[in-house]
Amino acid sequence: MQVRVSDDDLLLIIDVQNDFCASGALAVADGDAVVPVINRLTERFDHVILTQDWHPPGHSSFATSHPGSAAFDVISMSYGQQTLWPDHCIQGAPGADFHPQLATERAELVIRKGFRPAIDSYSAFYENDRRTPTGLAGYLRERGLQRIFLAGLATDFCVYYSAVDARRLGFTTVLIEAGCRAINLAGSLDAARAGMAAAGVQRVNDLG
Ligand code: VGL
Ligand code: ZN
Repeated sequence: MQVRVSDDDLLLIIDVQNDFCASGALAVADGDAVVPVINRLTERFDHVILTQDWHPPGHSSFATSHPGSAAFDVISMSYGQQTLWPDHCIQGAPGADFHPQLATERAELVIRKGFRPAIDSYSAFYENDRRTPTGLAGYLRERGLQRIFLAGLATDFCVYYSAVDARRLGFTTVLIEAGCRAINLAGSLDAARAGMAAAGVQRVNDLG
């Protein structure tokens, strides 16, 4: 599909960080493959924003913070169900750096998320209570950016939550499949696809 990108469209690149890529702490299968795709996409947009998963040591989303629990268990937190993860994307650690080949130069903003110890944040827009804002929606509105193209890691967690929240906030939202890879935990990819379709997220394989 051929998509015409306009000068008020945004490319929102989710969490293309070492820990989600090959040999990272929470490696997404084939995660590195998104890098050349995203680098090519970046050249098509006047507006590029990156998100960076950015957890303090001992973050409450880490299984190691919950004795008796294991990575990928799901537990109840005050704000709802939370999947527990291996320690990853710790502030200032190499695993939290962007993939070394990711072209980050043209990004006008980096949104860090997941920095509050007691709550995780998958979405670029809201923390996992689904109501504490990151400020990104206000930024986009002030800048007059209305259509969001999404790529990055992982399709079924941070990309998914970002896409659904973007729709909830009234943005036109387009997922670029070739620029995403999934964790796929217990049917999470199918659930994410269904959730995005129900929310009115458009899907393209690539921009053509
Ligand atoms: C992510 C799990 C934990 C993601 C971040 O970027 O999809 N997944 N933290
Ligand atoms: Zn995380």
